Amino acid sequence: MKLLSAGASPYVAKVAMSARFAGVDVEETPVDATNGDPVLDAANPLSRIPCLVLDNGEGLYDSRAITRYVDRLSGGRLYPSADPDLLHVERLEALCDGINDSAVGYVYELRFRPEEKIHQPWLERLWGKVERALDHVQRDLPPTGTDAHMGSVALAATLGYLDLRFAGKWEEGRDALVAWRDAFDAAHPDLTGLKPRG
Ligand SMILES: N[C@@H](CCC(=O)N[C@@H](CS)C(=O)NCC(=O)O)C(=O)O
Repeated sequence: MKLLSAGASPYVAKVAMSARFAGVDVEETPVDATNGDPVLDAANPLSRIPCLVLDNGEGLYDSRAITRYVDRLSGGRLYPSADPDLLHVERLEALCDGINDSAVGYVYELRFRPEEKIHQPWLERLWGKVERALDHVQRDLPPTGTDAHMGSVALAATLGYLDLRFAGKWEEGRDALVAWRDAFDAAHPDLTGLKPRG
């Protein structure tokens, strides 16, 4: 299966890391999601990455549908089978995706708007969401070792994106989260190369 991707995307990183973690092979295929790409348009009418092109040629999106599919292929390696553990993991993944939404939105605001049209209150609102979510997750960190799960992988991918785009801005007052990131990386060296990269 091909994973239509771009190196910096936190959603792509989440999917690629979870597939590797679960032992499911996907081949990353770079596409241009920013300027438009016919390969991506054909697979995903929303023209967004990640998009998994299945062996029958169909595109599967979005990232949470893909991680769910990878979980089924792996016989349930990523998610617990039942509540309350399942609910806990699904909520953490949603929280990490929400951090991604706000952080990517922040980057897009700066990148795509002419300077005089950048709306500072909107940037502050987005950053407030990131900060609240990070503080929330720091109070209840997921496992990093052999008992890591989809929520752990999602958090590692999200922190990887913050490291790439917001280094020096997110870490203050979050020593536990920084230590969590380092512990995850030490326990899963095979996943670090799949984190968001410029
Ligand atoms: N909810 C989607 C979000 C995916 C997303 O926003 N991807 C960005 C790249 S980081 C993208 O494709 N942006 C191009 C666009 O929205 O046109 C998911 O979880 O897969």
